[in-house]
Amino acid sequence: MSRLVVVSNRVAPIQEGEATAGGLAAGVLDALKQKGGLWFGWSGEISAGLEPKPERTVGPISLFTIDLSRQDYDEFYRGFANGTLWPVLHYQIGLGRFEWAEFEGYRRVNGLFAAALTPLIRPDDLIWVHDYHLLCLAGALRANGVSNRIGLFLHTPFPAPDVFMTIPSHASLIQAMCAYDLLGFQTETDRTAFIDYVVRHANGVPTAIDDAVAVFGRVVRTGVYPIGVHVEDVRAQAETPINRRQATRMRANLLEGLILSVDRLDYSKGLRQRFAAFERFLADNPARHGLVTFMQIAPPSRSDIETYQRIRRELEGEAGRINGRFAEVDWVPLRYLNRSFPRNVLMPLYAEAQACLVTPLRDGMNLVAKEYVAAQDPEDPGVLILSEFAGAARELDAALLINPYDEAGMAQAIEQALSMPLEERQDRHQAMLTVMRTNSLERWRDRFEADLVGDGG
Ligand code: ADQ
Repeated sequence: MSRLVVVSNRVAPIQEGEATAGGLAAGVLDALKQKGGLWFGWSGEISAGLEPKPERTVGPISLFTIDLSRQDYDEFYRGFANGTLWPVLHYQIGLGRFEWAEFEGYRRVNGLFAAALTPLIRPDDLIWVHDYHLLCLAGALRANGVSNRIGLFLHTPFPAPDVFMTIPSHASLIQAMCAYDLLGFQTETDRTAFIDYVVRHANGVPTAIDDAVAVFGRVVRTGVYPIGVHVEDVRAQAETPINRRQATRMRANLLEGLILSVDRLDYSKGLRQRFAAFERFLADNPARHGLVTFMQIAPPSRSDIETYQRIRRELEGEAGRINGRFAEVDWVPLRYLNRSFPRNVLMPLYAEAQACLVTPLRDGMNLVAKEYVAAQDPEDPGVLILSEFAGAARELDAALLINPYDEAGMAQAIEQALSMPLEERQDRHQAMLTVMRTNSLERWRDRFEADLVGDGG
């Protein structure tokens, strides 16, 4: 059996028995725990010395990391990956910026990853690369003589070609992506957008099998692998009495209705529009005043990037203004918490919430939506209000689907969720649970690995 080598921008800080936050980390860990293998990535530290850090092992997993220099960090991480690629991949072209020097920095760091990884590769290793930071890694590994099977799973959306082409270096990026043997996407919309680009702008020719495309003298296989969650684990965490204590206490304090949102603080998550929708809901439904609380949990992320500082300031202002407008001496309608919580606190909180607002402007998948559904009591489940532009909406079409740009529509959906009859809530929940049990995290991993082992058509 071949060894699995996982590469991602960050290697999650893992300790035996400790739950990790974040979808990517959970998925990767799961894949590695079963068969063992190697996990390679950035240590998260900035230093002048570019020597790889000593190997660490956790159970059957070997962890290898490298530091980045300040220039690498600025050009690769803050610059091209998060200042250019992230907004464009999420259709936010107005928020993107582009500098050729940062793109060169991005390529250079992909090359540094390849240089440090190449000596660790054995001939029959299977190399599984994750996400938008490493689009150029396969090409750099190939240039070092690595001939193993290499696959990339993109956790973000892949946008329509005209949107992607707003990145001036789009042609080199696509060519770099085509050095992979397998490209995995969250949804068919993303996969089709990629194929569209390759066919219309790079003379690609779709082949008859394996959703592959012949381009740049090679055949690249593509596939759709919606990432899932461990349904039973989430529910178990939500139910454990010791975990539930705080959530139950909070529920008692919050009177009748808790509406919950949990996101990284990111402009792609639609938080500003969501706050506006809640304000409209309050204005339209005075009978709910004093009875409903909206809790937004949003730990800051990428806070050294200007667009992230701006959205944070905006949200703080809006939260204060909305509370100032509606709060009573004994009721605060909006609770805005800028921090992250351990999963054993978060999962029972999901279970207590009558509704969960997941309203990204775009999202590759959105695991919060899936975790919320998995955490519910099937006898008395809450209602998921979900953006039609989250990858999760393709599977969870029994949620209340909304357009995140439609504030009035979202406000109505909140009222609909709070007044939904039990039977309808149960039916919708059951339908979503069934899909999630089929498209589990195990299936995501197994299907990707099996297709990567395959001969690529
Ligand atoms: P993210 O953009 O980070 O992931 P998401 O899929 O929702 O978005 O995953 C977030 C994870 O972090 C969830 O597991 C959630 O429980 C956890 N989390 C969020 N806020 C938290 C908090 N305050 N405290 C603790 N934990 C918190 C990217 C893509 C998504 C894609 C995933 C996985 O942007 O579209 O679904 O990767 O592929």
